[in-house]
Amino acid sequence: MASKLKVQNNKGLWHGRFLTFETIESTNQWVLDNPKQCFDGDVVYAIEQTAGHGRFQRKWISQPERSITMSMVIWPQSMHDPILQGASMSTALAVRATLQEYNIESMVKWPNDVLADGRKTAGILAEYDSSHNILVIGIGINVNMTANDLSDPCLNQQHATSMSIQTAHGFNIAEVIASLIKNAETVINNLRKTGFEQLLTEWTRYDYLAGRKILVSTKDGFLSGSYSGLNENGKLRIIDENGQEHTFWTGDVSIKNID
Ligand code: BT5
Repeated sequence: MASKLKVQNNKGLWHGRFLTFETIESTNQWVLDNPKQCFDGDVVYAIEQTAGHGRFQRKWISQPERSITMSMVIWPQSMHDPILQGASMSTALAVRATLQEYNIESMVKWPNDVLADGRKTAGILAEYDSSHNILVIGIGINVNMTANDLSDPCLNQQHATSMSIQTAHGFNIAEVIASLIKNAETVINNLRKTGFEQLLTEWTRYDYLAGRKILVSTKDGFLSGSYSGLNENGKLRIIDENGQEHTFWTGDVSIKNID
């Protein structure tokens, strides 16, 4: 159940409106449930998100005032709009650029994570409703979350961190959001101008998996091998122990040997 919606403009940061909910189950779900209330460029932000989810309906943990939970609404310009292919990856790069502005080094991990010090600091969830031609890009960032906030049994604490844990100081959430919207606008405009191939090149600069042995798990099973980059469609490539290449559209990747 959503509560108290406040609508503002984005103060020139980006072309949409800024919709704030005090409490909502999921910003992504709200957009998908209310496509006719959303315009291209709208940002839906929740102070408190009570049923945030990741891929495959997994739980996404957040804390009011200590996390960013928001969704950007995009109306793809055509079926060939590169944003349909590059939504998660471009947004992960925008989050990385924002962390960099705060002197936090981070890397992107296929398909939708941003890791600082090898631990998940942000997750992206892009969902597309073809019947309304609406793309929603959900962004969860652990800004001021404490180790205690990240102690939920659904996540392995070793694998999660926050901006404040990394730096031992707090951040102004509104400022982080402003930086994020600005960086998202830049990467999305670039993606539309220069195409998915250029996004792949940018991805390789910050690719956490580069040179690693990985384990990919999907609903069909597991496969381990050497990460061999992404193919031209953004599929993950892995070379197994027999030298055979396999590609994946989706899956969870863990590091086999940390070298
Ligand atoms: C994601 O999924 O990483 C996408 C998360 C997207 C969340 C945003 S918040 C705004 C918008 N509204 C929503 O309802 N969702 C989006 P996935 O790759 O499936 O990762 C989920 C897994 O990450 C969980 O199973 C946990 O293990 C772990 N996890 C959950 N909360 C976390 C957190 N705060 N920090 C780090 N890891 C977390």
